Amino acid sequence: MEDYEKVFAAVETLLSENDGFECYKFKVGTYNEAVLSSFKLPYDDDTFAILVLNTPKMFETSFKTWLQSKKLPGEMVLDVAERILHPIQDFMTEKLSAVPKTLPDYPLEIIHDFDLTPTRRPKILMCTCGHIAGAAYYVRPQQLFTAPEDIDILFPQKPEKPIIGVSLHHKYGGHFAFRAVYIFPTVKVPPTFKEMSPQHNLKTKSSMEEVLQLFNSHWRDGRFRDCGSPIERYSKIQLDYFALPPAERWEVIKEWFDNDT
Ligand code: B12
Repeated sequence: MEDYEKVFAAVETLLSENDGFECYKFKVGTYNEAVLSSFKLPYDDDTFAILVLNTPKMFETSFKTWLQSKKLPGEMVLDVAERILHPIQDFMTEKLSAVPKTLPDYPLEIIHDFDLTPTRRPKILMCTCGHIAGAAYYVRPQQLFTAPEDIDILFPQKPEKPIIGVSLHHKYGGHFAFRAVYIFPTVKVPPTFKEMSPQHNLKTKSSMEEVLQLFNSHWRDGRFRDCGSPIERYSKIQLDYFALPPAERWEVIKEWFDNDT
């Protein structure tokens, strides 16, 4: 077994499908080929990397168990809420830090989806990683529109933010989130290495246009997540949680502590 395969097997064991995670292999060169120079990663082309995403299952399995374990004896749920201000972010940071601890012989860089460069650009573009690693198909506006007026027809009322693309997972549609990328500078892939191709269930151009519209103009109602024929979705409690601003989210999950003493 090559080094990159050993590393991948170890990471997949730590971040398992049962806990609501999926891992995908790619090489830095494939990502760097797709993005503009300001987003390129400063590693050799054959450097091994792993993309991690969470599936709908994560919320009520590994995340719930982790959060419940943070309540100390005698504490009220409010005490936990005061201590853990960003539950998902804290959970991910702790969970993902298991990889460097388990693989001390392999130096790595971990880049989270929310990490920014000093000039406040995203450190890595997750949807591009997802596409090139075969995790989720990235529907990009540039792929659908050749002329600028095409965009105006689809978006007669311009959204507040720039129009961006959206990724769909072949099993979960939009019911998933990219979480992080591990880069292993000392682990190289052989010239024969090839990433998986992203699969998708969008048969027509108009179904691609629809998901772009839903994501850019109506993302608050979450309908974009149901595009691409998902076979498993976020539960109601999970949708409610992510629909609220972070300060109000604890209200939705406080019932997880109801039976505790
Ligand atoms: C900045 C950001 C925001 C900002 C600004 C969004 C905007 N409209 O501009 C804010 C905070 C408003 C935001 C909001 C949301 N976001 Co947001 N956001 C991001 C973030 C951090 C970066 C996106 C970005 O700026 N891209 C920059 C542009 C330049 O990238 P690009 O258009 O893809 O261009 C590159 C590609 O085209 C590539 N390229 C060129 N040619 C080719 C060819 C091929 C084949 C390929 C593959 C690529 C490729 O090169 C270009 C760069 O050089 C990503 C996470 C991340 N680290 O990637 C999440 C992310 C895009 N957001 C996400 C989500 C879910 C949301 C929300 C719905 C959040 C929510 N509360 O539920 C909302 C609504 C989104 C909206 N309609 O705007 C998800 C999308 C998941 C998905 N299924 O696609 C992401 C990926 C986060 C995640 N963890 O999963 N977001």
